[in-house]
Amino acid sequence: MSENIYVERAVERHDWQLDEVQALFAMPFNDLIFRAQTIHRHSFDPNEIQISSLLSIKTGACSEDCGYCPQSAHHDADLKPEALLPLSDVIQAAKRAQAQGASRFCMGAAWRQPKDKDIERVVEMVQEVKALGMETCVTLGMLTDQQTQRLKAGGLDYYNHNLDTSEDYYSEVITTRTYQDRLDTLERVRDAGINVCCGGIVGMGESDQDRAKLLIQLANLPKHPESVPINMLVQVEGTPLMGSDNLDPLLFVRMIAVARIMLPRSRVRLSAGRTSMSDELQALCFLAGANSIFYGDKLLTTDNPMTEHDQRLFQRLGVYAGGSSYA
Ligand code: SAM
Ligand code: DTB
Ligand code: SF4
Repeated sequence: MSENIYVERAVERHDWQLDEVQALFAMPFNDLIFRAQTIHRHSFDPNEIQISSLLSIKTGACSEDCGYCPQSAHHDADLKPEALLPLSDVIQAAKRAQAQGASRFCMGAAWRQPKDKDIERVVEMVQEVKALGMETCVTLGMLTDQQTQRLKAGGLDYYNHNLDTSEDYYSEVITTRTYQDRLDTLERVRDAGINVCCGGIVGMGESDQDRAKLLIQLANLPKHPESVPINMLVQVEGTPLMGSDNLDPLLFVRMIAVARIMLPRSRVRLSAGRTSMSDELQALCFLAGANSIFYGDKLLTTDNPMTEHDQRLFQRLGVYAGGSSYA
């Protein structure tokens, strides 16, 4: 039996090495899940799940070439581009999400980087959504120092900016911005005092080592992201990553469990890809330490499980919506 698994505490470390992370991934499944769940219980109510709803506030025609993304102008997905939404549409969507039980509203824009005048419009949206009593999150691409400070002053709670994969695999997926560009934006967001939401995507043809290295990048940041979305690639017709080999679902659960162990106080978010997961697989992900989801019938441009289905799943599992980012 693994040593000390009954007494493990949620210790935050920033010096993870590849061999020890690979050893976590290689543990017998039962030991790994038990260890992750034990750590989870030190920081969190194990039956409480934070739920956020997403809205695409500016859709498509993006100048980046991210291989997974239907919104890239470089690809040929069947998607109608849309300009930045009017404030009233955003408020209406936020009210609907709140009525359905979401505690955080996340607004995503298909930009490489916003212009300063875009930031002013987004700040208005943040202020109006906050006035409803919801937490706010935005994901807008790369930011300058001035822009992060403006968003902070406007009251933004979270900024989502993903590393997506390991530094080694990155150039297979995106060529129009660098890994370092992403790390620089994350540092600016952190320095401005905004909570960080940062994770990645699996199922893009990456190796076991790439998945381990992504988690090492996240855990070895100076401060752990408060929210860590783990997305399963949603394969979209017309994108270069359409047709990628599916990841073994049990490897996905292992990814969640290792994330929980390495990022013991972060919200690990079971993110894109839930429509292709059984309820039982999602239940295993929660057991492995996932404790937040995206909720509502749509992610940004693709489908998410129907809210009624998620409500029924919560009932069947005896879990409930609640909580914020940090334990
Ligand atoms: N344009 C901004 C950016 O990329 O920073 C913000 C929006 S972008 C759509 C937000 C994140 O969604 C990406 O970083 C990626 O991790 C995730 N994403 C996009 N398409 C996806 C897909 N098909 N499957 C899974 N995750 C996806
Ligand atoms: C994240 O990590 N996943 C969300 C959110 N952050 C912005 C987005 C998933 C997008 C899936 C593809 C789509 O719907 O366009
Ligand atoms: Fe653009 Fe973001 Fe999609 Fe990349 S992930 S193509 S930056 S919208």
